[in-house]
Amino acid sequence: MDKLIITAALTGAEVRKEQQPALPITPQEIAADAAACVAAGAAIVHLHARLADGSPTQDKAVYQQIIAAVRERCDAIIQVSTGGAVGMSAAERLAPLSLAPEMATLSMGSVNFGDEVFINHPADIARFARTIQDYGIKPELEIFDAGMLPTAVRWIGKGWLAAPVHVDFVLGVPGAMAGTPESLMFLRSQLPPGATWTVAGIGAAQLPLAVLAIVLGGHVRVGFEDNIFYRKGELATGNAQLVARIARISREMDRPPATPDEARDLLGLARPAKR
Ligand code: KMH
Ligand code: ZN
Repeated sequence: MDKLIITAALTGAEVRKEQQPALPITPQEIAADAAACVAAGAAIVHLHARLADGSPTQDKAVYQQIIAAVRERCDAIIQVSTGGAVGMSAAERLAPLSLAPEMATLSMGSVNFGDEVFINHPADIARFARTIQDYGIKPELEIFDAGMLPTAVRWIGKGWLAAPVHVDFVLGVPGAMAGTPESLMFLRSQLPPGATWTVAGIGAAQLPLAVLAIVLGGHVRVGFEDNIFYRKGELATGNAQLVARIARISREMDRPPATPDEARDLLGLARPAKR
């Protein structure tokens, strides 16, 4: 099996510092955390931006500061969010794509999201997909519910998404598909040929689904965006602690963590000129 690509979802749009004091918010905090996660075994950092007061933003200038700070500190594959936060407009969500990150997320449908609704109109998804493609960015297809994967397969057929796709199964969002092995096994069985995949288990589902993905040949996303605990009742000390645990398990399972460049090779991304 291939080496394991670990994605660190550092900040997200929803978690608050009051819930997790180690949550990185400022560009410098995010960059320091990204570097710690890469040192612990992560290859990709999934980035969201926040304003100084902690509120989520898709502001290009803030993303620019974050990306510059991360690039100064480490060689991580930078993946920006086009999901942003619930309620943001499509135009807002598109903003960071013009910074030419290597990867960007692309949510493949609408879904209940806790007490809110994460709306992804097909016309907006098509616009995001086109823009991502125009910038030469590799999309990561966010699959929150069962109907979103056949949508992706249909879109590959229409030529709106380039195969092989890279997919993230986000499992355990209240209102979406459960964070269970059965969900993961079902979705995996529906993947289009050649697809690579990762799993982001929410909350208590993070560790068991990560372990299952290691066994099944998938990849793993961990981090405070999805889960703030190390174990029940014990907050993680930092994103890097969550990454380090997966790296340890992956080594034991003979799927050691991929470096950023090894992950680029696995995902079909060009290796950047040495900085
Ligand atoms: N914050 C969620 C509403 C993504 O990054 O693309 C959407 C999200 C997905 O986080
Ligand atoms: Zn996200």
